Amino acid sequence: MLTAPSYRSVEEPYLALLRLACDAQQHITARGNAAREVIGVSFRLPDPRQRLPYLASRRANPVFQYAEALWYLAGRRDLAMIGYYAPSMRFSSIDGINLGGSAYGHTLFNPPAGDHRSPFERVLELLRTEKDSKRGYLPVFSRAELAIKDNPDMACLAGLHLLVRDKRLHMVCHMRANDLDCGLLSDVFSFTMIQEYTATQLGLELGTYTHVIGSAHVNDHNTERVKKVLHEAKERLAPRCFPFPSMPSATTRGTITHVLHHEELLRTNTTHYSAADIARLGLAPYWQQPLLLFEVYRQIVHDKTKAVRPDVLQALHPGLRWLLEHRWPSCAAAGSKQ
Ligand code: 5HM
Repeated sequence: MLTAPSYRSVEEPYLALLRLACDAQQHITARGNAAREVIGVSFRLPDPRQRLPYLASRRANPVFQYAEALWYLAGRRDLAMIGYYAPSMRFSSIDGINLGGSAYGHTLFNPPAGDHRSPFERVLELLRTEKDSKRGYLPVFSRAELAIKDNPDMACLAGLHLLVRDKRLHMVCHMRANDLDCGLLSDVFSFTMIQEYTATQLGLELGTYTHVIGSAHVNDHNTERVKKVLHEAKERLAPRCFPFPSMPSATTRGTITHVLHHEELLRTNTTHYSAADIARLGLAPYWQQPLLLFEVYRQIVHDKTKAVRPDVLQALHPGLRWLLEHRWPSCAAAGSKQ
């Protein structure tokens, strides 16, 4: 097959790629990371909203996934925000203040030196004016990154290609490298959120999402977890399905700023919210969901709660609640039983 194979949700290619990498002959040791590698793979999601995996042994973190997607959409690169949700990202920062190449949103949504418009704005303008354009490419990897000695944070995302066909917005994502167990899931979550956000800005339907990887690998130190995930997938009767809702067409940059204003209040423990408080913030139900997740995380990090407040858990989308209960079984599951 010369086109990328299609899958119903990200969970299926995630599992298929883990199986492929576990059997791979190629063993690499780049920068001290021993891994099994497959060169040149791709897959397609005809419905990019099905961007979450429901595997108990994977324990995917929906709080981080929303935080990272919003951090990208806001064009940020600060550790203050993203390091709270993923402390290990602090090791990738040269100055302890900002991230480098992996701050993809900073590259996409801010004007580069010498320009007054961001690459994202320029591509939107192109797609609005040039029918069937093939030029809507957002480069992320920059040749300047090669010149940074011992660069701890070189972009893994080469670029995002946006194509409007028949009033639908398709995206092809090109990655130079992808850690199949750790990076792939959050990358697909965030890039499909960027795709859907772009579709809302252009007033288009969401098209397909295609993911292309140069070096697809599984690090040796993750082999045990990968085995558990593959065992679970083999033993269960059927995949779990929690269809993910559509992003409201009225979403704007202001919406992202509004969500992140409340995110910061929660992250800094300046406030705490009940589900009813979040419902009164003037945000669409769709955008209340990340704030419910951030409130849960605030209770876990700042209150050191043993049982997350049940009103907040009950207001969550059932798929997000399922993920929380498997990520933090003691406090999220205890809260939902109250
Ligand atoms: O040595 P190298 O720069 O390729 O190491 C980066 C590692 O992070 C690779 O395993 C890469 O696949 C993974 N990664 C990822 O999968 C990193 C980022 C951040 O740029 C990402 N996805 N978004």
